[in-house]
Parts: sequence; structure tokens; C-alpha cells
Amino acid sequence: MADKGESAAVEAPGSKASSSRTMPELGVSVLEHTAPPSTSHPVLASLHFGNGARAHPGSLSIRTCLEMLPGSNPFMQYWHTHSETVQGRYGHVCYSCSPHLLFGHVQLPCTPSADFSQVARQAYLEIYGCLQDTACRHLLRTWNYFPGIMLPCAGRPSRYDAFCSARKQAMQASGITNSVYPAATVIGSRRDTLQVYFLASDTPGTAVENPRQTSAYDYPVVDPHAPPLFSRGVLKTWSRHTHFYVSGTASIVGHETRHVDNVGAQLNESLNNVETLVVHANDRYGSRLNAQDDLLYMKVYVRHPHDVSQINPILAARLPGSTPRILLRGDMCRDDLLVEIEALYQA
Ligand code: 3EB
Repeated sequence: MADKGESAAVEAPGSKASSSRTMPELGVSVLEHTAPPSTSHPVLASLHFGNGARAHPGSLSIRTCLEMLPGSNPFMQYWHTHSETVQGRYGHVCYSCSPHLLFGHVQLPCTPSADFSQVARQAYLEIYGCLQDTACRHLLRTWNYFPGIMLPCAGRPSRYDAFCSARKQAMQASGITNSVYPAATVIGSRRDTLQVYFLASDTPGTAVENPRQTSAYDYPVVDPHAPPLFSRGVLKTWSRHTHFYVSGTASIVGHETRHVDNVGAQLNESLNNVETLVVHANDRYGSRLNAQDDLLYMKVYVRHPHDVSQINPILAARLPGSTPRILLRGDMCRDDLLVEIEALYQA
């Protein structure tokens, strides 16, 4: 495995002679929020968006702390597996796991006056502690939401910068050295909590970087103590599915923001970035993902709610009509970004 960054070219996912005995299964169903899960398989976790969504009893149930905007199909995501799941707690982390898979959730109070660096460090120390405790050591995907993302923070330019530093410190303190960085989303919320939820496994995924974008961990002129340690995408083969977890993706080409003050052009550039990433995953790692047909959902984070009138027609033009999408109000980690997207591909 590469020490950091994009994984070395490997045999095609799925071509390995791994028996299904050793290969766990993870599938995701996206359903209208009132419908019950259509599978008899154990539910690892369910995710809810918007206020009307209901919790699913008997598994980890997570409600995203961001406001849903018009143009969303309200939906729930059920992450299901083949083996029985158990629920547990590690510090403030609530998790659901099977022997090979873990979905976790941590929420810590985070007021405007909170020592944010300390809160973020605690969250990630507990996450890595939880992973070591359960032997699902490989973080595949994280979602991170907290208030005041661009607020100056204890000598650092922003809480985002402090978050990157705290994440790295916790990683080092936990002895994580040769890890594939997870795919990640980091978005500013309007709630007084740091919310992190995450997927981990006992086997690593494959990191995929975007040829159109500088790898975030190699961005120039960032504080060497606070690099954004995430992969553009993580590819993971389960026994029956291939998943491609696409990180929060914005209108950044190379390392520079494009289309300042033009939300429509930013969205189109972000969609171009995701499509390029899928093509690159296929070319380099042998996945056979269709950028349209295998898109399970797209999430769109919007800084200014009034921009949805420009965003929805572009989504209608570029995504299949049946693809669930959800628009959430959130702030990006650069002042000049107006929109950011993330995707989950399942084949
Ligand atoms: C970017 O491309 C936009 O710090 O984990 C997107 C996804 C962004 C994840 C992170 C940051 C992170 O740099 C910002």
C-alpha cells in the first residue's frame, strides 16, 4: 500500500480470488422517507435528511444536522450487510458494527465560544480509539459538519484550518501511519454541535485522486501542520457491490477556485470533477462504473438558499431524472465557494 496518497495501480476490484466467505457485503438502499427497508438483511445504519424523517429502530440512526432545501427528494439511506450487527459505544461515539464493518456517529457540543481545536481533536481521538477497539481500523468515508467553519480560531485563520490540524494530530497520536486517507466531506452548519459520522472496515479501500485537481493533501502554501488529509474518492469492493465514495467536490481545478461569484458555473465545474474522477477510477483501477447509471444519490451543499433556483435546472439537465438528490444548506471551507457536491456510486 502506498504510504500516502493515491493507491498504487492494483488488480481490478473484484478480480481478486477472495471468497465471499472473507469478503463482507455492504449495500445501500435509498428510499423515500416513509417507506420501510425493502431488504431482509441486517441494517448497519440509517441516515435521515430533513425534519420529517423517521428513525429506524434497532440500528444506528443518524439525522444530518443541516437544513434541507427545495429541490430535494426527501430520502433515507439504509446501509445493510449480511451478518448480524451489534450496537456499541466508545466515549461519545455510537456505532453499529459487524465483524468487518462499522458505521459510527459522534456529536460533541460546539458553541461559538468552544475551544474548537480541542473539540475536533477529541472527536477524532475517539473515532480512532473506536476503530482500534473494534478492529475495523480502516476509515473509508467521513462526513463532518460544524458551525463557524470560517471563524478565526485560536491563532488559526479558520475553524476549518483548526479542524485539519486536529484531524492530523489525532491521526498521528493514534499511530495511524500507512493509511489510505478516507473520502471526506467538511461543511459548515448552523447548529452548536460538531457532528461526524463515518464508515470503516477491517480492510482498506483504494484511494483515487483526480487528474484535474491537485491532491488536497498536496495543496501548496497550506500550513504543514494542517493539510486536508482526505482522498478525492475511495473505491471499495464488497462481495456483491462495488462502492465509490466521492468526497465533497467543489469548483477547484488544480488548487484554485474557478468561477468566483457564479454558482451555476461552479456547479457545472464540480460535476465535471466528479465525472473525471469516475472515469479515472475506471481507467486506473478497473472499476466499471457508469457515471450516470451507477450514481446512487447526489448531495449538493448550497451556501445561499436563494441559489437553488439556479442549481435545480442544472441538476435536472445533468443527472438522470430518477437519481435521488438532496440539497442541504451549508458553508464551504473557502469563502469563494458557493456550492459543493458529493456522490455515492454503487455497481
Ligand atoms: C476541496 O476540494 C474542498 O478537509 O476533508 C472537500 C472535501 C474539502 C473534504 C476535507 C475539504 C475536505 O479542497 C474542501
